[in-house]
Formats: sequence, C-alpha cells, structure tokens
Amino acid sequence: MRGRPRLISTVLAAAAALLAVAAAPAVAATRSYWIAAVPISWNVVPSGHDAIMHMRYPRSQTVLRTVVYRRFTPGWKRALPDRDQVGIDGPLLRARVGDRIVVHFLNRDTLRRDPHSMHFHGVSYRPSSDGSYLPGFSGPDAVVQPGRSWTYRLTAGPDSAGVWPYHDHSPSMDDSIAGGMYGALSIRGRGERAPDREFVVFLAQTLGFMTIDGRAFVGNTPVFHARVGDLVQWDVLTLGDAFHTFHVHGHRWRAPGGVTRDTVTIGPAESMRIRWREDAPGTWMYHCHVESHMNMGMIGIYRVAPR
Ligand SMILES: [Cu+2]
Repeated sequence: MRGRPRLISTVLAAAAALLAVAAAPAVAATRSYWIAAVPISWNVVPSGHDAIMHMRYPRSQTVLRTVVYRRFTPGWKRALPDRDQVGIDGPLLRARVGDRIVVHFLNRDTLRRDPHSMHFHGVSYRPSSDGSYLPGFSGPDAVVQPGRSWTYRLTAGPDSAGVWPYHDHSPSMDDSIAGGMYGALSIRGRGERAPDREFVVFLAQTLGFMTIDGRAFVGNTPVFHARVGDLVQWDVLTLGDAFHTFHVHGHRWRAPGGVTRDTVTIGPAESMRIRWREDAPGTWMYHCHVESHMNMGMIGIYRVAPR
C-alpha cells in the first residue's frame, strides 16, 4: 500500500507532462523554399473532351507553352517531386503562425525571357520583399531578370492563419498569371491541428477555358479523395478577371458569422479556407456555379470513401 500514492503521483506527473507537451505551441520555425520560374508544356484538357457535354477539343486548342513556379532542392540543384503538385499552380507553401518564411526565387524563363517576381498575400514583409513593380519605387525584388534570383523574407503573424495566393507581380504579370504563374500559401494557426486532407482549388482562366488548377472538364480537373471521419480542408483561391461561386454537392459548412453555406462567391485574389468533418460517402461534384464557367470546364469530382 505504501507504494501506491507514489505510483499514482508518478502516473499523474507523467500524464501532466504529456498534456503539457500536447498543449504547448510548436516552436516557431524558419521555413525555406527554393522556387524557380520554369518553362513547361501544359495541356488544359488532356482527355481531349468534355465528358458531360460530349464536346471534343483538339490538342492544338488545349496545349500551352508557359512559365510556372516549381519547387527545387536547395541551390536549385534539381526539381523536387512534390506530392501536393496536381495542377499548373506552383508548390503549396506551408507555414505556421509565428514562422519566418524565406523564399529563394530564381527566374529560369528561357521561353519568353521575361522578368518575373513573387508577391505574397496574407503575410508581413518589408518593401524589398513585396515583389510588386512600381516605377520609381520598387527595386530588384519586382523585376527579377532571367538568370537572376531574389530572396523574399516573410513573417506569418497571428492574422496570417488561412490560405493566401502568391503570384507574379512583375511587369509581365498579365501574361504570366494567365499562364498559371501563381500558387497557394497555407498557414496554420498556433495549436491548430492539421487537416487529414487539404485540397487546393485554384479557379482561373487558361487558354479561354475556365480552369481548376489549370485543367478543364471532368476527367481532367483534380479528383479529390477523402474518407468518412476525415477533417477535410478546401483551400479555394482565384486570380484573373472573373468572380466565381464555389459549390460542393452533398455538403454544407460554417462560414464566418456562423452562417451555413453550400456555395460561396469569390473574387480576384480572394481566398478562403473551408473545413468540415466528412460524413457523406459517395461520388460528388464540386464546381463553379456560374453556369457558363461550369460549361467551359470549371467542374470536378470529389470521392468520399466509407469509413
Ligand atoms: Cu466561375
């Protein structure tokens, strides 16, 4: 009996230590990314057809030579295979509130030999990391010439939690954004758990099609997968000239202000993070509900497996 109080107190102390570890915020980190602008050939409609309307599209109408952001190993030694890379958009950059984010950018545009840059939404930085061209004011961060590099230094503050776009803001931005030179920056709050699934949905216009991550029509757009019970997160973003209405079938979610939604309007450079606990097995559609956009390709499939 004498040993039991000590045993109990030891167990309690161990449990308290475990709880303290679980509750303590992770230490702020510096996250380094090596990114280059590289030329690629991109097919917006690899299947060559619209499976719903039975329209056919020849390759001559769907293949684009363009320049995009891709992730590399340190020193841009070699391209990094990225498990998150499903679309034309650049690498999904992840950080947590409190982190410093260092992005080393190299312009390898041998296609058009244009200057490029990186401009980030949602984070703090000095003007020399803004990456936006303003004649007479901006510096080399905004006009990174082919063969040159620049390092952008960013901080994720408490108001940075969420998903944000990054994109070219150099003098060539009109052409390069139309060609897919953009990506998402995903920032998790302190103590916020990671979702089980994270889907990036970049709504844009490419080669006259209405695209999701640079693809058009069912059979080409990303097929997202989840399982009942998963914490599912949709990172929805858009760039370009159009407003979209993002809709997922068979699901609803809680929007800011506590309103329940199944469709949200999103305009150029806006971004939103949508989360739910998955409870609806089946094969579902997600799409932009502007019907001409849906008919021009902005529609995809979401598959939920039973537990
Ligand atoms: Cu739309």
